[in-house]
Amino acid sequence: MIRTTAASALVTTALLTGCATHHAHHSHTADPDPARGVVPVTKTSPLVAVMRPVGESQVEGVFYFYPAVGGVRVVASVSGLNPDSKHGCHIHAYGDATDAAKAISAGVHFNPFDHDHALPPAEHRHAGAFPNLAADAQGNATLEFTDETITLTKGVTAIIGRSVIIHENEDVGAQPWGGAGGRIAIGIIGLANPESMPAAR
Ligand SMILES: [Cu+2]
Repeated sequence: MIRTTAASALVTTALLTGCATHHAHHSHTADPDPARGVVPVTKTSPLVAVMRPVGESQVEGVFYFYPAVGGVRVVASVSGLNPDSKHGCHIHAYGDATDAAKAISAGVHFNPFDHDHALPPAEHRHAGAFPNLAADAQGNATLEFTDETITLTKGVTAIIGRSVIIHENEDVGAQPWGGAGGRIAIGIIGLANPESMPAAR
């Protein structure tokens, strides 16, 4: 017991000394130092989801999530869709892609307030029910809008650790899931490395 206490005291002293020397202005317990892999998670940490194909699909892409006034700015670029097609796209409950064939492991739509399904701009909808992705003649789609139903890392509406799912069909806003059918791409939402990000918007 004495030994443990002494060790604890030493650690505490070291921490206090370190803080006093280098970061007297900080109350954090960890130094934010990307060079040591210590990256703080803040309420404005930008997030990224790299979309990978599910099953036989060829759909790929990337979603960035930036802090924005009144919500989260979603900036997405997707390829490999059918020409001139529309696809439902939502945040799903789990950041779990273990089901490579169907992505059922991602769970249902993220819905912290038990709302009915609806599409933007409906205020009451599943959190992170995005507008449909609209593919051009080459099967490419982009999406850029501000979602007021989600947050990056803080609170019950936080999307970090969940997933983005792209569906095979258009989401028509019907109950319970918009009739968007199976899942053709999944991306797990994690902290974005600023060096990999396009210029902040
Ligand atoms: Cu979905």
